[in-house]
Amino acid sequence: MNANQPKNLSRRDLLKLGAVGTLGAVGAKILLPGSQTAAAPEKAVLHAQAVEHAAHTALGPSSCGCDLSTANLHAADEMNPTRFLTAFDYGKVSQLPDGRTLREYELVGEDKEIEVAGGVKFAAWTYNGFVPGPTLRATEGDVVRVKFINNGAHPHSIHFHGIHPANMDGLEAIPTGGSFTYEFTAEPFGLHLYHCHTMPLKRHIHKGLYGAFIVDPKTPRPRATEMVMVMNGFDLDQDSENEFYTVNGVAFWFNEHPIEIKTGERVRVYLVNITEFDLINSLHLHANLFHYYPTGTSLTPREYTDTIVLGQGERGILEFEYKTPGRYMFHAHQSEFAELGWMGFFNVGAVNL
Ligand SMILES: [Cu+2]
Repeated sequence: MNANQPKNLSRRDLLKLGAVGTLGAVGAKILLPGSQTAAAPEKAVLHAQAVEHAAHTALGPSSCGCDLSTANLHAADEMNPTRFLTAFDYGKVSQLPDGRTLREYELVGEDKEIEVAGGVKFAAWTYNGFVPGPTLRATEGDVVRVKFINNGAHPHSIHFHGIHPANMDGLEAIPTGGSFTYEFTAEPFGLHLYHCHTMPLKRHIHKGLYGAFIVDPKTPRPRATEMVMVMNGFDLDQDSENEFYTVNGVAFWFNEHPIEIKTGERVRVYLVNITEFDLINSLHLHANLFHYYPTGTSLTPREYTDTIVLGQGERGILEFEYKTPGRYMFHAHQSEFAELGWMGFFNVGAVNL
């Protein structure tokens, strides 16, 4: 391959050449050969940044200057996957005359450049300025009213998963400057999602127009530390291959900002896969197993496992707790995705008795 000097080295070519670091390469110095850089400068630069992130995480200080124990140093208008974990939007709540709860939300379509890895920018199409969009949350039986205002340069819509009438299904594109209010009853309880449904669909979704939609059962699930993880990818050079994979929008974020939990603490992860271009994505939890509730529509887990594989649009709820303090990895069990950003850690602290 080197002898032929291909004009466009694909992501997989680079991986084969060892240009991208591996899970075990933490702290190792990995260099891109000059010839590869010359052959595909943009991709090479992107991958060098991915390598740099993989190499400095877990041991060294964060390249973005963050305190490793907290994500609070990032400004409120910057992408912050840690903040996203627990940022639930319950809407503006009021009571309808028939006694039902009304929840009103506002989503604004907005073109915005976001940082998807250290120093790597992506011209995103967003709901409310972030990728993923806000996690909307309601209780089964509530009336959900979502006003969509399209301030983006392209027509967009919001298609919700769940049960609703055909005219609320989001297939009709809302033009630039237009708005539309979607209204339906939140059902069934479970973990759903929403995304733009304008053609070409793969481009509209991949640009960042998606988010999680949680419908809680009327009798709440048992108490737990809850967090949302949306698995996605970013195709930076529009060749229909992702260069970075993330949970909640920034590659390698949870390497640099491990999620702090305690021994014996019940953790509930709402996991959504909206990755475009790849057939599947996955999550593997280290040194533990989790109870898995596909789509969250049953209160009885389907299985007890340590790895779950999801197609695009699939989602499910994971529940687990750690017995022993320590640092535990979680990542896509497609090693390639992990090497390109989809990996992180739980920092499990001891509970003082
Ligand atoms: Cu769209």
